[in-house]
Amino acid sequence: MMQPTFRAVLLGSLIALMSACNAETDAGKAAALADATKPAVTAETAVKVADVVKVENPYARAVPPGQPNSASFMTLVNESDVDHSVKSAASPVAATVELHTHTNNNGVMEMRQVEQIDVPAKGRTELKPGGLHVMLIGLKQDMKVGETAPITLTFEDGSSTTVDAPIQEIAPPAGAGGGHMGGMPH
Ligand SMILES: [Cu+2]
Repeated sequence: MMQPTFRAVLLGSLIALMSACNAETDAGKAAALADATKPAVTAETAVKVADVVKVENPYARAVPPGQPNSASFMTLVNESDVDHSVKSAASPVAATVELHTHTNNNGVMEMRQVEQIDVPAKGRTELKPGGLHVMLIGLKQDMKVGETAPITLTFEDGSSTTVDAPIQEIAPPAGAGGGHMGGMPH
């Protein structure tokens, strides 16, 4: 039976041909593919959220060595005419990074995770002690005054911004009883 062998040879030649072809036009094909898969966009959605929501005055809380958690704060400024939101945050300094807020529950300050942090059109949202914050859970390194913690924010369109938050001494928010700094995040 010659057929299987013939097929194998033919297949081999085809693969060789295709490989050669690919090698020559990979760049062209990639460009064509990128064009084809690019979704139709309006002028408005073509703008990345990361380009229109600016991060001002980022900083992070210094904590004594051995403390498991810290937090980062900043002001988000939305320069566009459209509401936007931060959907997630990340940082190499912590195992887990979450978006949190504080709520006053019958006089007891509690913090909880939020799904997103909204920044209204032409508006500002302040992340600050006792309020919204980027929670750094399971610190992988000391948070020393004078150093910085890179914080990456990802917006609702998937675009992201990374800022270097200077690490500073920050007094615990009034009423928080210092509970924010230690223990479990919830
Ligand atoms: Cu928190």
